[in-house]
Amino acid sequence: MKTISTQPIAGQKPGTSGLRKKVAEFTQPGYLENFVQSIFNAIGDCSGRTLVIGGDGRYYNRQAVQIIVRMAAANGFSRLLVGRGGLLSTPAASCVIRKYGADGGIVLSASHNPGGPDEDFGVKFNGPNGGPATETVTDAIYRASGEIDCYLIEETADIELDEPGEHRVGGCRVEIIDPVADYAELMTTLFDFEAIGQLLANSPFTLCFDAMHAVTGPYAVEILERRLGAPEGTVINAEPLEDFGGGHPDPNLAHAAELVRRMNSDDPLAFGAASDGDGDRNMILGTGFFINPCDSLAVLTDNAELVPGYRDGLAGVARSMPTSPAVDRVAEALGISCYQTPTGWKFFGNLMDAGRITLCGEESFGTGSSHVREKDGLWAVLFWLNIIAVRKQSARAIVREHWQRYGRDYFSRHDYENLNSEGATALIQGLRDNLSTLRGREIEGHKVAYADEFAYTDPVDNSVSRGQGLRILFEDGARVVLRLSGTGTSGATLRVYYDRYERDPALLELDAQKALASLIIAADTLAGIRQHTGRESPDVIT
Ligand code: G16
Repeated sequence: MKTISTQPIAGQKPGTSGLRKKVAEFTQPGYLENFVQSIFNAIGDCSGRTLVIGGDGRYYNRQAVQIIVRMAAANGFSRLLVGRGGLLSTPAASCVIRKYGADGGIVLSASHNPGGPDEDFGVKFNGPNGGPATETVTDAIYRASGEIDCYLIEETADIELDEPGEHRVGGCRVEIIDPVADYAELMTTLFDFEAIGQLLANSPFTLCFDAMHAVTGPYAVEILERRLGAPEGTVINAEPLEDFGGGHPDPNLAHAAELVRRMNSDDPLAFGAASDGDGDRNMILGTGFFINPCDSLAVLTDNAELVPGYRDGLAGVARSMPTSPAVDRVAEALGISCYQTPTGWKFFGNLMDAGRITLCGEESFGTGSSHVREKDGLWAVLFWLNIIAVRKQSARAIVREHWQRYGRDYFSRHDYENLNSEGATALIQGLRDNLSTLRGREIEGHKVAYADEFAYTDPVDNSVSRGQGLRILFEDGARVVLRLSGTGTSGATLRVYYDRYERDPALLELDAQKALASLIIAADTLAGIRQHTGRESPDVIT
């Protein structure tokens, strides 16, 4: 075991979901080592503890796994559970941590960001509950990264990652585990595999799952094709590749182009879905029909009693603040609590651990439940398939009925990417300074009811998170939210979220951009978006 002297490296502050940087930055001498040692220093004595290690298979995943194994052994961990090939999807890592009572896990991923030598890499730490480290822990990691003076590492050869088996590294037992088995097993306890199997055996019901050459491929092949009997080839882009095949593993209408083509072809499929780099996001499509993640959460909540794992009812639900309030309406009808948290999955963990919520989700294509402590892409797909199998209706018909019953929350997010950081900060600061003057202003027919900066007090541990997005609420119930992303790796990304409620049965099927057009103009007038960004239109619209 060696003790290597080092110095703090600036900027190792975890963002919305771990530390994400360009590969070139992560592969600088000591960069990964410093951050990993800072995690170990922040969590205290590691002796005798168990750690789970895996990642989404992107470029540098395998080398990073080898380094982390040697460092974990040198820091005193007695048992490491490592996904075969260095792979573990984010939800599977959460599942393994919980199932084996591990003390935490390190997941290597930059999520939906592209991979490759010139692209992105990331490291996340999950706690013993299987969920992303809370802000208290990530703050401690960041502090440790500013005080670090050495790291510990075993001087050993690389272990064989591709075969199941056991190795000894220093005093530590390293087990190479099947990355899929425990997760697949968990899914069988939640969903009616027989009913879904019958649905998939019924030839008019055609399905495509786009794994985007990311980590979900092996999981989707095992569950959808092998266990549920969907035809071979149902899962496309199934092989995880270090550069995701040159694509962008972001499950949206722009990046899952082949899937979208199949859903809109002359002989369209009945159901389509895609997941992201590390398997925690999901996009759900019906025939020629995109299901907004906010609506998806509301529909799953409303239909949970049809699914075996949720038949006994839901403790409560939660959504991130920028997510539309579609799920709030269902929670009210069901008589259960609904919480609003800041953006970031880490805020749901306490609510789940305290038994306050069962389901939760975000507009950013994340949906999940208390079965693990991460959002879970394939789980959301199985949930939808289970509902369709029971209701014997198309995804589109189910959503349409939902809107007829509850009304529709039109929602859209506009992203302005790679902005000059000073300009983006100035936009947010300018609006922040003006918040108190906005009340009563009327623009494009929307009158401001109030405007504030969202702060969250965790009802379980009373911790307070401030600066979580600027909200402008209008008297007609419409809303605009602005915040800067915490997951980018270059420049700044401005996210502007729009939502507006519609109850008129004749106006439930409008194009979302058209339905939100006046709100989009109002936001520009109030925040000077075009003026500050120098952009006429957003880079990405979801
Ligand atoms: C992460 C977080 C999510 C968050 C999303 C976007 O997702 O886990 O909770 O909603 O980033 O965050 P931001 O708006 O700050 O970029 P993922 O899938 O990228 O890990």
